[in-house]
Amino acid sequence: LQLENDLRRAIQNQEFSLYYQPILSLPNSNKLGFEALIRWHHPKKGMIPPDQFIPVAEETGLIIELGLWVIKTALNQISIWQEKFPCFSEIAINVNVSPQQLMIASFSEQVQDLLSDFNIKSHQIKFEITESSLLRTGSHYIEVLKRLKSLGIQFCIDDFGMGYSSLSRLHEFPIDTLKIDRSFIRRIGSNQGEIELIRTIITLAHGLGMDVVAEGIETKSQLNQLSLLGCEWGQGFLFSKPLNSVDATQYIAALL
Ligand code: G
Ligand code: G
Ligand code: MN
Ligand code: NA
Repeated sequence: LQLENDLRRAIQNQEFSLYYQPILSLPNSNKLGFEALIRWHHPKKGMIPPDQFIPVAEETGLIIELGLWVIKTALNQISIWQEKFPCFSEIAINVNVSPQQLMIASFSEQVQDLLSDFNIKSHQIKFEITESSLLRTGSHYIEVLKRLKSLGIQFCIDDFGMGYSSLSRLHEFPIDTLKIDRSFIRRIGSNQGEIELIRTIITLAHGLGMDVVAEGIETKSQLNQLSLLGCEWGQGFLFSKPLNSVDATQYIAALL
C-alpha cells in the first residue's frame, strides 16, 4: 500500500523517465532501433527499477495511466529524433505494454490519436508483450492484437523461452518479432545443447514469419554465434546499456 501511494504521488509529480537501449541489426549494425525502459527517480529512495513497481502498477490499475505516459513519451522522442536526424525518419521504438493496457476498450483509438498527434507512422512503434501474458488471456485479447496489427502496429514477444511456453499457440498470435530471453544468450558457450536450442527457436520464428532479436548480448563471441545462426537483431551491453534521452541522442549522432 505504501508503494501504491508512492506510485500515485510519483505519477502526479512526474518522477519517471524513459531510458532507451539500442537494438542493432546483425551482423553489421547498419540498422538501429530502441527499446524504451521506464525508470523511477524516487526523491528519497533513488532509482527504483521497473521490476519493483510495474507489478504493483499492474495490480492497482495504475499501469493504464503510466503506460499511456510511456507511449506518449516514446512518440515524442521519435518526433524529436526525426526532426534532428532526417536520415532516421523511420526510426522505431519498442514499448513494453501490459495486457491490462491492451484490454482497455479505447486503447486502439488512443494509440491512433497519439500517432496522428505526433505525426508518427504506425510501423515506428512496436509493442512488446511477454510470452506469459499471451497465455493468461483469451480470444478477446487476440482480437485486440489483430485490430492494432491492422493499423500497422507491430508486436514483439518478449522474454521468449522463460518457461511459460506458448509453443502450441504461438501461430495464433499476430506477432512480428520474437525476442529470445537473455538467459539463453548467457549460456552460449557452456554447452553445444544451448546453441541447438537457440538455433531451433530461430528456425521456429522464421518458419512463422517472425524476425528475431537476441537480448542480453554481452560478448563478441555471442554476437558472432548469433549472426551465424541468422538472428537479425541484437540488444545488450556489448552494444550499449539503456541510455537516457540525451545519451541516446548522442549515440545516434555518433553512428552518422
Ligand atoms: O530496464 P530493466 O531491465 O530493469 O527492466 C526490467 C523489466 O521491466 C523489463 O524486462 C520490462 O519487461 C519491464 N519494463 C520496463 N519498462 C516498462 C514499461 O514501460 N512498461 C512495462 N509494462 N514494463 C516495463
Ligand atoms: O524484460 P525486458 O527484456 O524488457 O528487459 C530488458 C532489460 O534487460 C533492461 O532493463 C536491461 O537493463 C536488461 N539488459 C539489457 N541488456 C542486457 C545485457 O546485456 N545483460 C544483462 N545482464 N541485462 C541486460
Ligand atoms: Mn522488453
Ligand atoms: Na526480455
